[in-house]
Amino acid sequence: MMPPLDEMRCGLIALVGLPNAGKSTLMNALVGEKVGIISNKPNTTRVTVRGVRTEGANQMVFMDTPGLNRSGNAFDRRLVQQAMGAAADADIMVILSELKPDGSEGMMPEILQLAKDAKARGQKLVLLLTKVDRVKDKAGMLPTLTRLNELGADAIVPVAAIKAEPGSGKASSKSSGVERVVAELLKLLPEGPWLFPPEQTTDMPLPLRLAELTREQAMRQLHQELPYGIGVITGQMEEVEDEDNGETVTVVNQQLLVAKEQHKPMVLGKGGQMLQKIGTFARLEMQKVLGTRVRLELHVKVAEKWLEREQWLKEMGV
Ligand SMILES: Nc1nc2c(ncn2[C@@H]2O[C@H](COP(=O)(O)OP(=O)(O)O)[C@@H](O)[C@H]2O)c(=O)[nH]1
Ligand SMILES: [Mg+2]
Repeated sequence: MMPPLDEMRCGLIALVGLPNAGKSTLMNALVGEKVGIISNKPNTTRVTVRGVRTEGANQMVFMDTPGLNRSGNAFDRRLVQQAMGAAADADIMVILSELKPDGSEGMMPEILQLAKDAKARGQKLVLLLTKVDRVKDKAGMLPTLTRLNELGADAIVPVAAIKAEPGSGKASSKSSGVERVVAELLKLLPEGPWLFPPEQTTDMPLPLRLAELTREQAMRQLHQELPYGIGVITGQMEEVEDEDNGETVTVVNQQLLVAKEQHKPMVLGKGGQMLQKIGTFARLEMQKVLGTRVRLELHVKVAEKWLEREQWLKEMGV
């Protein structure tokens, strides 16, 4: 049901912060489904993903940005540029900073500057202290809250957005503060027409979204040094009928790119077991997105220096 145009409110909300601060996890919790991918490795998010939550006359368009890191190569510079661009466009800047178990946090000077810039530009500013579930003694957060208060943010909210997922190796699931974040954002939302139909949850094209689900599992299952050089491209997709029971099955073809020949056996694993594991978890996530059963045909391809090739990057939405 669409509200009258003059009652609509709609805002672009940028989620920014260091890699691993919990931006993608929070966005998925806010949107209610997986639109951004998550792992415990920094730089999992490569593209600015938009997630949409529509509620009553209000539409919140979240921009989950790559983390602001400082390494120097062309690829990383593009990510930081993307993040800064998204942040500057937003009506509301949300800065996330991860709480340490003692209740302190370590916002870098660059991020503090971002907060000041937001105020100077007239953007609304919300500070979120993430991973509050890890803080045993909540009184430990008081000095942090007092210090951050000086930034003049419109709201400061401690939040836990964690959720157990396939392949994450995490058993429990708990979240707190997410609805309070929504309530604070609703107060700050400007008037304006919606940008997306109310049922839409992301603007990511489907092939890219499915590619990201596979990359997510590769990031989770593979060794530390490898995942950065991995890319996934979705090729053909086709709906077929299962011969046995007539059920619809979506056949998804994907290529998993590795940057070096010697990475191939690592991705395949012993007897192809690693690739199979990545594929199985990715397939389960794809089924949630597509609402059909999925058969995933995943091939590993060596594509040297793909990280430096504009064409490949474009196909991956970077
Ligand atoms: N304990 C805890 N861990 C979290 C929470 N939110 C995210 N994480 C974990 O922190 C890591 C990075 O999360 P992610 O959302 O990918 O961070 P991003 O790089 O800022 O997008 C993942 O391992 C998450 O499971 C939280 O609220 N509590
Ligand atoms: Mg992320």
